[in-house]
Amino acid sequence: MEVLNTKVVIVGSGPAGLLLGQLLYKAGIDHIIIEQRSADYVAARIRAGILEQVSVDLLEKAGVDKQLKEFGLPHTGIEILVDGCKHRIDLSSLTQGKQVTVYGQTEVTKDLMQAREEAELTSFYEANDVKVHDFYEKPYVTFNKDGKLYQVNCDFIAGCDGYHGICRASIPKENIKTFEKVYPFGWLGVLADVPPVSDELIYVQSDRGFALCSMRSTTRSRYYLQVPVTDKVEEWSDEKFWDELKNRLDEESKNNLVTGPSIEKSIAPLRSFVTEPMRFGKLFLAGDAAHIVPPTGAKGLNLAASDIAYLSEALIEFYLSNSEEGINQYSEKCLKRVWKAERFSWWMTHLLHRFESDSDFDLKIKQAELAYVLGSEAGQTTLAENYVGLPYEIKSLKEAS
Ligand code: FAS
Ligand code: PHB
Repeated sequence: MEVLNTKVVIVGSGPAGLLLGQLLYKAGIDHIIIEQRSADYVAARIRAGILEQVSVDLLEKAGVDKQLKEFGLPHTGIEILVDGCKHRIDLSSLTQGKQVTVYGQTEVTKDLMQAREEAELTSFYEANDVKVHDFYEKPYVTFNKDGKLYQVNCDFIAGCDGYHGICRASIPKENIKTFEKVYPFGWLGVLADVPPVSDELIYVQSDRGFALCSMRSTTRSRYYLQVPVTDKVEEWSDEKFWDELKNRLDEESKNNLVTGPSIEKSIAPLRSFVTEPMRFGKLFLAGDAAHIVPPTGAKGLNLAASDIAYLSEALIEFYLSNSEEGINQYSEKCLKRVWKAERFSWWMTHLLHRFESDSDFDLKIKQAELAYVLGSEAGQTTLAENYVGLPYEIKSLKEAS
């Protein structure tokens, strides 16, 4: 067995783990990332597409915003299509100038991985049988790579290993409470090298179900359809996908839609999920390891970023200022923002998707709620301020911005 020592072990090399690693590196704090998949697999994953301003600021602070600044698309509004009519939500005018940036999670991951490689930081990819141990006293992580057993002794473990990871699963049941809502449908997503149907995102509420017209660039589009959770991606040919998308669009968008071969097609289940607390002795959960939101509010990746903003600041404070204040407040500060994003994501999902359980009365109430939100500045403002991202208290980020 090879024994290694470091300050922080990060389990998981998704956006949360990589971003934490980059921020610790910038602060000169020794750490190791341990990832079960290959680097190529991690870099190829296709997921989120919208960054809140605070996430952009954090990536700038981490020094990985060069490509983001060059290729990210600033968006100051979104459209809601209901009953064949598009309603623009002017995000910027309703939030004193805030905006979101369209920049794929795939690109964020690649930018972080490249920065990590350039800095020659220690990562173990394709690590098997990763286990976390003694995280209430003297934490260490063991894993197997290429037939060799490793033990990494550390001060803290950051569980950034996603919803299916082992960190949350290793917490004694009596020390953790989870909250979950599983939705009776999924999102069938298609990525295609075709120009977007519109300059801005279009969220569609139709009697055939939800649809979303998004993008990755001016030449690459990302589309989603609400489908039954029992559907299999093999049942959806490209032609069937494009035909169903057209059935959910208004005439103008239908006529503008450019179709083409999918370069990625997958069905993601939708759930709302929260773990309380998010700290267990010297083990911290961050990102999808701690919470999941339905992607309707574009919050998943952004919540991972805000957890890492708090966790990186807490660990930097511990090592550089010998203070445990941030560490002790981590869980409470994260959960305040997590639950607000959970509520917004649940609300957007409830409002825009078709639920088989909806009675005729439920449908009328939904239409009335949407009509109110779209028809009033107060209603539009509540949607806009949640969509661009609610503020969070980060001392060091304020210094950076
Ligand atoms: P991740 O799941 O990205 O990363 C966790 C990492 O830990 C992975 O690399 C995994 O291989 C690794 N890991 C797991 N178990 C391990 C173990 N035992 N040992 C070591 N490593 C281990 N969000 C949006 O905002 N918009 C979207 O449209 C959107 N679409 C999504 C579609 C899908 C199919 C999924 C699954 C998620 C989607 N999300 C979306 C949410 C997504 O973007 C997450 O919020 C984001 O990936 C969170 O990042 P991490 O917390 O780093 O978790
Ligand atoms: C995406 O582009 O993948 C995307 C955009 C907005 C969402 C969800 C996904 O709400």
